[in-house]
Amino acid sequence: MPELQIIGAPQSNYVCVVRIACLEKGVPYTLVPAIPHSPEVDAIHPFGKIPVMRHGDVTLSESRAICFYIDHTFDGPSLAPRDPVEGARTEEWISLVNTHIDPLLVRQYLVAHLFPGTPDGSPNRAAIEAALPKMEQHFTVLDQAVAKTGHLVGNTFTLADINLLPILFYMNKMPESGAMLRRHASLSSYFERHMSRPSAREAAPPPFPGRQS
Ligand SMILES: N[C@@H](CCC(=O)N[C@@H](CS)C(=O)NCC(=O)O)C(=O)O
Repeated sequence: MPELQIIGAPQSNYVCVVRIACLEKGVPYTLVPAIPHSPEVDAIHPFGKIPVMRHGDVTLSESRAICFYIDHTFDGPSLAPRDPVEGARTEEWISLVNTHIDPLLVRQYLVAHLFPGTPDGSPNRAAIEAALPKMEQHFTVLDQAVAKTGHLVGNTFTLADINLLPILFYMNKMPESGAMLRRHASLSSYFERHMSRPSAREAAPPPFPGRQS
C-alpha cells in the first residue's frame, strides 16, 4: 500500500477533520505541512484550499471527498452510517456545518480574533459583534441537536461529529464563544466528551505560529 499523505496545516479545522477520520479508522497517514495556495496544494485543489490528499496515484481535494475515500478504501469502523436515513442525516449535518456554521463561526468570528487585519493587530470588534447574535442561534441549534443522544446522528460517533469537533475546539478557546459554549449545557458536555477521544486529542490543532493558544 502506498503512503497516505494528508497535506495541509495542522491548525486548519478541515485538516483536523481528516486526521481524526484517519485515526478513528486506524489508518496510518503522514501529515505533510503545507499552507493554502502553496504549489503542492494548488496542484491538487482548484482553489488552493487545505486539506488535500495523495495516495499513490490518487489525489483529492475537499475534506468530505477525502473522508469518503478513506472510509471506503481502508478497513476499520465506518465513519458514516450505511443505513440510508442515518447516512443522509450525516451528510445533512456535514453540509449544514460546512455551509452555515463554519462560515460564521470560523471564517467570520474566529478570523476576526486570530487574523483581524486591524492596524495594531487587535481583534476586529465590529466583525465579532456582528457575528455574536447569529452565533447564539447556531449554538442553540447545535445544543438541541445533540441534547437527546449526545451525537448529531443516531447513537454513534459519526463523520458529522468529527466535522464539527474542530470548530468547537476553537470556539472553546475564544472568550465570547467559550462563554456561549458553556451556557449551552448539552453542547458543552458533548464537546468535552468527544474531545477526550484519543483521535481528537492527537489531531487537536496546535497554536498558530507566533501565538500562545
Ligand atoms: N470545503 C473545503 C474547505 C477547506 C478550507 O476552507 N480550508 C481553509 C483552511 S481551514 C483554507 O484552505 N483557506 C484558505 C482560503 O480559503 O484561501 C473542505 O471541506 O476541505
